[in-house]
Amino acid sequence: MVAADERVEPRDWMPEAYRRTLVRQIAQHAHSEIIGMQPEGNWVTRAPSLRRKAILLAKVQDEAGHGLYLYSAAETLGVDRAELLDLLHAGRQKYSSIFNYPTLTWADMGAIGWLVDGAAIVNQVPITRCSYGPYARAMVRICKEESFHQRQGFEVLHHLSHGTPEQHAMAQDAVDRWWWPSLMMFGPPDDRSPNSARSMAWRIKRFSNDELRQRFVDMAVPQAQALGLTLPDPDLRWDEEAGHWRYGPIDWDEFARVLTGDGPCNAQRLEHRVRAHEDGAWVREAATAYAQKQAARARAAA
Ligand code: BYC
Repeated sequence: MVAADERVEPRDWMPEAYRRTLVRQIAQHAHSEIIGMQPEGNWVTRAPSLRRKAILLAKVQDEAGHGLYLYSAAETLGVDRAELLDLLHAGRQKYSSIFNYPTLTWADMGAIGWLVDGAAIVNQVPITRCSYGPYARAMVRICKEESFHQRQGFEVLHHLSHGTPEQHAMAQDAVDRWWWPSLMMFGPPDDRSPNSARSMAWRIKRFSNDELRQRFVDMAVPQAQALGLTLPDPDLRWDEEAGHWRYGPIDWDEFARVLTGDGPCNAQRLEHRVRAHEDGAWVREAATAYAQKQAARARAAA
């Protein structure tokens, strides 16, 4: 079925390891979306204008929606959203390394939109062709929204880059800080990526981590030029023969530290998430009570 490029649907038979890999990846993806609301949510009260505030609010709400589609896709594999959230809160499931970095200035909203959402699109467009139907379909809408997010980030940075010297410096500083963590979003290099080969054979992943990372660099370099900003890599050079921008070494020790919980904001992100979940308990209880009441009414009317 997979070899014939047909979709696997929830009721189809599937190997247990295929199911487990999907739950792992989709849950990690869903967690990234909702944890990803924090670094940007941090700037909603300080956006420089009402228009910027409205756009940022809408973007952060989109991320919540992406989380919901993805938890729903995971639930088609026989797991429960509450169970996945418990695993996140206990530190037993991951979310993307990128959200463990702080957002220090308004320009970070531009850099996140341009680079982080840009990297997410490059990674996620191939997932619209993933072998598991519910995940692939969730990704179609997510990618459309992400491309809007990326353009708004580019526009924020373009505005700052062409503003006062202070604004230009702020935009450059944000790009300097977000560039390398964005490259790490694609995961470890292919020779150190334990899951890639199998996920590619199962057509969950269509391209390797390094292939997608290279695609992202090739896309970002001309965009940086259009922005009038530089990328913080002295080794960046055009390889005429290969037709690619070559980049310098990535600090994989830093990546490993962030993954094991020792990034700049890991503890803060998780604490905030757990607190928000506890504070929201009454909303879940009220929604459940309402749903039960509606169901009882419908039964009585039938
Ligand atoms: N961060 O064998 P590998 C977004 C883990 S943002 C943390 O290559 P795989 C958004 C990996 O899970 C991004 N962990 O794994 C944008 C594995 O550990 P486990 C969310 C990472 O799964 C803006 C181990 O390292 N997107 O959406 O074949 C605003 C070995 O790696 C990372 C997705 O999740 C990382 N960067 O490939 C808001 C896309 N990289 O699980 C939101 C879907 C690797 O064995 N996911 N690890 O304990 C994927 O495409 C793949 O899961 C990855 C990793 C390419 C990320």
